[in-house]
Amino acid sequence: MSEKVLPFTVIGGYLGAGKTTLINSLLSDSTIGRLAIVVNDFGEINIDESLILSHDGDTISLTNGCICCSLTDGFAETLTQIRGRSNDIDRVIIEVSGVGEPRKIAQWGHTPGYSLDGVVVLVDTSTVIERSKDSYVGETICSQIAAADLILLSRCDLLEEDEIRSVEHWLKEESSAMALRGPISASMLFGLEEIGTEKNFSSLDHVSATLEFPASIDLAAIDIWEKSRPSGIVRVKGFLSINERPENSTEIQMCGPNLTMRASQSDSPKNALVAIATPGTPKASVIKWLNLLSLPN
Ligand SMILES: Nc1nc2c(ncn2[C@@H]2O[C@H](COP(=O)(O)OP(=O)(O)OP(=O)(O)O)[C@@H](O)[C@H]2O)c(=O)[nH]1
Ligand SMILES: [Mg+2]
Repeated sequence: MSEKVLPFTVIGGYLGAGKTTLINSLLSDSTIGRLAIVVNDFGEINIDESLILSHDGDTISLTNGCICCSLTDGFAETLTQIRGRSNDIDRVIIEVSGVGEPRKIAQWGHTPGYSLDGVVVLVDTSTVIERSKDSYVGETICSQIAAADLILLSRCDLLEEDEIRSVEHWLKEESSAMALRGPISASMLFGLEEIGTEKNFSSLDHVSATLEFPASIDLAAIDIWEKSRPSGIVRVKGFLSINERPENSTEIQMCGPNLTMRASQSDSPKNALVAIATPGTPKASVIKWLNLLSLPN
């Protein structure tokens, strides 16, 4: 069997939050490699017939190299089958049932041959606050949100700006993960295992992540990044090469919510930042937040 390790991303969120919609958009994105998508039921995934290469029991193979697997035989069996094809697959994505617990499913990401990339939780922006107070489903919704490394807000297209803002504000109380408005590019969902280095910053288990950027960054990207700061971030420092400031490298200092930028005095600083977050902040959310800076506009 191959030694290749497959990144494992969990997509959770309450019933109808938009998980399958997101997965369908990933299946049609040719830039993210060959995916193995694991779903409870094929009926959910809306696969264009012309993309289906073969249908073999619990697996559908697509012409773009992706496969869809149903969970009929359970997780252990399905992951063993995917592992057997790991030379033909680049990453694995799991759609969790709408009433399931993404953090529990994420434990399967520690199966030999896999590495957990992160837990993405979809939130229906139009209903989440009201449903979170529901005596039957509120607990499920809040525990899904608390499990997230990255939260994606769906149905923003149906809402006014102030309604979306109030949900974003509420989410900051419920989770330290970054919340982004969908739809977003696939590169925001993946890549945790490839980026930066992580190490403990102090014995008190503060979380630290460093990211070096391959290219110069636009001021507009810094603006979006600053506004998306997860609440656990206490400190960011480093140097950036900024497109609008080509003459110097720019020193970045963020203490709590306050960002300052000034021309660097250093000789040849790296185009890199370190971010430090309070204990308990998911490392994945810190790294994914830094990764916002390297996204194309
Ligand atoms: N307007 C709007 N509709 C959306 C959005 N995301 C999903 N939907 C719609 O919401 C419905 C449910 O979306 P799904 O992607 O099936 O939701 P799901 O989370 O997979 O649902 P379950 O698997 O049943 O838990 C579909 O009709 C989607 O087209 C969005 O951002 N905006
Ligand atoms: Mg679904």
